Amino acid sequence: MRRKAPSDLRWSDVTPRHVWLNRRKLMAGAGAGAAALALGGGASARSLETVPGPFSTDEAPTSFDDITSYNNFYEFGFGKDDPKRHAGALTTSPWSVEIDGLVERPGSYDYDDLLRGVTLEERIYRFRCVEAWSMVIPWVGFELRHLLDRVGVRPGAKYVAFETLLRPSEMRAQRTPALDWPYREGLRLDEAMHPLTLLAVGLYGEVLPNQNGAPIRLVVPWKYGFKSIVRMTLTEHEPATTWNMMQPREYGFYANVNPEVPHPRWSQATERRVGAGLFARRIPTLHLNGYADEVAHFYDGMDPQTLF
Ligand SMILES: Nc1nc2c(c(=O)[nH]1)N[C@H]1C(S)=C(S)[C@@H](COP(=O)(O)O)O[C@H]1N2
Ligand SMILES: [Mo]
Repeated sequence: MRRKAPSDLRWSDVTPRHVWLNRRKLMAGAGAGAAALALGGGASARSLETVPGPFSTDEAPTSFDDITSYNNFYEFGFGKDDPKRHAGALTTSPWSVEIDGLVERPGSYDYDDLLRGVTLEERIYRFRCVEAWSMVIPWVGFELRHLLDRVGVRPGAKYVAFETLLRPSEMRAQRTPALDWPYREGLRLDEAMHPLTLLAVGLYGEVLPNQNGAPIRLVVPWKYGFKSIVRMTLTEHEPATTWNMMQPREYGFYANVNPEVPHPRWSQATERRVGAGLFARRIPTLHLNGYADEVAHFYDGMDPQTLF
């Protein structure tokens, strides 16, 4: 899967990763990740205790600066720098996620409750936007399936619908009808239960910056991300999703990365790696963003045209 020449040093050979892993071990006195949040004051208060998780790529991570200053978070505006400039207004604590629909234990789960008993893992995933740029992001999070198992998915549930916070007082673009707020996404249940599918609460070993979807966001590395979640609903029917509702000709429910199905207005064959430099070559986009071995079987027999 990796495109690097064998002579290239692997990122893990030259990595500063052990530096941040060690730094976090020093911080580990705080106990659970959630507890570290309560420390208050100083950069260290943002550190999360993690263990290395599976599926991580060896590709060099995009810099913290690029990951946190080149964002899509339309609740704060449509410019790439709007989220960094305006997401500071978002109150992320207290926070709770409503889990409802076809579940055994529906309810409002607050942030600490969501993290109770959870071991946070570091997962270094490729991330590709339909706009044809990409990054490599060291997430901190846990598998969505663990939460779904905890709340108990009832028979008959086939999809999970996700909703982002609706709070125009803090999310300035929600005061405009730019999108049909709140922002919505959805996964088929098998996609949601796949161990690649992550609920992230941090990146680079620290709590998520607001512009990246604090305090809790979805990461589906062969599709997309979904920020600042406040509701998950287990349903029998395919849920409505924001982009599909707005531009059904351009965006389907699945939103899978597929270099062979062009967006109606641009090619999906290649991507620009953010931070690679002005003169860096575009790189070929991989089917399902390089995660085909893990998830291609979900789509056997389906028309690729419906999977964008
Ligand atoms: N709530 C919400 N989630 C969202 C978006 C958004 O505008 N609002 N944008 C999506 C898009 S298009 C992308 S590319 C990623 C960007 O995530 P990042 O800024 O953390 O890289 O968030 C996704 N999740
Ligand atoms: Mo995107």
